[in-house]
Amino acid sequence: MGEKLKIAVQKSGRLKEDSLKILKECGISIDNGKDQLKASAFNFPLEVLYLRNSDIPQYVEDGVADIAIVGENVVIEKQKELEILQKLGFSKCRLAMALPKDVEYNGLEYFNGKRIATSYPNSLQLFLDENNLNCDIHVISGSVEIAPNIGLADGICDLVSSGSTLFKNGLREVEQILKSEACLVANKNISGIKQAILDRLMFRLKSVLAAKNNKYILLNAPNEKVNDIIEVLPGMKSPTIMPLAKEGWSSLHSVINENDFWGVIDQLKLNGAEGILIIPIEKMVL
Ligand code: PRT
Repeated sequence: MGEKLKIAVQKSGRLKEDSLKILKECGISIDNGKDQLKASAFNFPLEVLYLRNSDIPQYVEDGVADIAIVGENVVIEKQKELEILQKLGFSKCRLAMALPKDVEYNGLEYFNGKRIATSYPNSLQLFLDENNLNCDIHVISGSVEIAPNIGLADGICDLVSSGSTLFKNGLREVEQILKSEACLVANKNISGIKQAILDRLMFRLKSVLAAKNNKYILLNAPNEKVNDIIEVLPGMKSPTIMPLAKEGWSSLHSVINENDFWGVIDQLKLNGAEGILIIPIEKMVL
């Protein structure tokens, strides 16, 4: 049996489903039996280890797993020697400071001498040091949002995504410490056959992510407007132009980035584009 690259993914929790989905989009099928801690891909030299998100940085630093899909916030908190290879665009959240909603907050100085509850003491300490602040950090492993209500702390430092947990607990976000999303991390000493497998995986991953960030666009325009429209359409190289059956009209095909999307559409309409169609891209090989 040939050598395999070992990837750690979360055993159960917020990251698991999207982690397996993105591997599937890379064409990797995994025998994902229930309660399994280890599985192999059928069609790619990859072994999957199901681990706790919070344990993953240690396993990758030790080389038990070569690579992993893990929350960036955990990588920062655990302060391990890992390489972040690629942000993956899911499980987005932020680590933030929050206070009871009635507290008057006038800026960072407020935190000096206060008691802050968190499950992220290292990230919080870094933030306090950067801002020359001193706090009493109370480390608790879960239900951090309840700490101010039960008199355990003056404020909290915790992950926020929608903000509804803070709201339900009468808290309000006042400072953002860091932004996080799921990312692919690697041990710093991968080499040889494993590096070659990782290169193949990265190539697929970049194609999948590029496809998610781009859309295929088709539109019709009168021939005299085609040059103006080309100016607006960025495209991968330059747009494809084909004559329509209707005399004096052309069809243009191109690719546009999700971030520029609405701005480009407005410009296209102003320049005479009609019948605009936007189509998702399955894979984009760069
Ligand atoms: O047990 P294990 O170590 O595997 O996982 P975990 O305890 O870290 O579990 P899990 O599955 O809850 O979180 C995994 C990762 O998901 C985190 O490390 C983050 O990278 C990411 N993530 C994204 C989040 C959130 N969003 C999130 N909202 N992790 C936790 N939360 C919690 C937050 O702590 C708070 O209690 O959700 C609550 C706030 O959510 P909103 O939507 O009400 O703001």
